[in-house]
Amino acid sequence: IRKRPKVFITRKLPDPVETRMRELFDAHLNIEDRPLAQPELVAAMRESDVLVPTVTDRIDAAIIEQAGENLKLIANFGNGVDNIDIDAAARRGITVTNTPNVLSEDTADMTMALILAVPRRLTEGAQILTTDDGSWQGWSPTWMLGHRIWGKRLGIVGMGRIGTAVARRAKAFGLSIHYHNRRRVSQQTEDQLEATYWDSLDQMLARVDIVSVNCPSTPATFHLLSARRIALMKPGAYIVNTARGGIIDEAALIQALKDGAIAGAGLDVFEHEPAVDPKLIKLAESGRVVLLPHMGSATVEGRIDMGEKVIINIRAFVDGHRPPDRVLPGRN
Ligand code: 8YV
Repeated sequence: IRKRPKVFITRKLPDPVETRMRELFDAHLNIEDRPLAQPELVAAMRESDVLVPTVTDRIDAAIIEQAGENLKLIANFGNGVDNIDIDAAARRGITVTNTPNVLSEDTADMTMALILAVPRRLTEGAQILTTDDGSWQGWSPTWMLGHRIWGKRLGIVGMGRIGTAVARRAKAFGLSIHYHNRRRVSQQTEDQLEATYWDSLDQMLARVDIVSVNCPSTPATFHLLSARRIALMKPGAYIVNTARGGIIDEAALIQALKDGAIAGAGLDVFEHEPAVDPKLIKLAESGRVVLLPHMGSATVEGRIDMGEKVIINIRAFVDGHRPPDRVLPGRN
């Protein structure tokens, strides 16, 4: 690979990141900031040494087959790598990296915001004052009552970097921490969080008041929150998702919300992004559902950190080192 590699960046990145990339690399930027059409993506992959895609680019096996000889690195601008077929890339000798750690705290903050917003009817309350129908007659003891989150049980599905960051916050808010994960976290972490491990996701779902989805999207986690599992949740329970839409069976979730089988949901991600099911939007009008347009890691600081991570990974690779955030095959 060239010392000054040809790097194709598929989306507009923060100015300081783009400036640095131009200094270091032969950087090709998509200044229009719209998702590339598949043929444009193929053209980019034919011509460059390094591709920097985002969640809006689907780098599947078929497209990887068409990559040029020179493409040696896919440095994803993002933590989740469900948009990339890692195994297909490995078969072509292409290394894949991501941007972990730097967005965990921001994503956990947004998760916490949803955990607070849904039971406390935040969007509903905020709307009352901005829609001019005079519906606020002043304070009353029974006005806009939500549900207390203090003292409730939070069930975290996926206790990785983001899940742990959510647990730390939630503990400070007085929630008790329950989690399901492929592996138990260390005894020290469990002790610090006073966390209860559930080997059985089903059993945990039946016992917690708020479920937070924080696991990666892989074939193994597709519709992990299935109709059957959603039905195990308590009628007063809430579900929050800042991971990936496909981890929840969205149609089943909508049905459960409509039937009152669960109390509410806070969703930052959707199964068919950027399409959002109109039935969810309808439910959001009631305030029991809060919807955000994939904003979990959307901070000025976080995006710059993500850009720096991408740069570090590319430089390490160009210098012949193992990039710090290499994603190994077998991951998805
Ligand atoms: C980004 C994310 O919005 O990193 C992730 O997995 O979902 C977000 O940080 C996006 O993925 C950037 O590609």
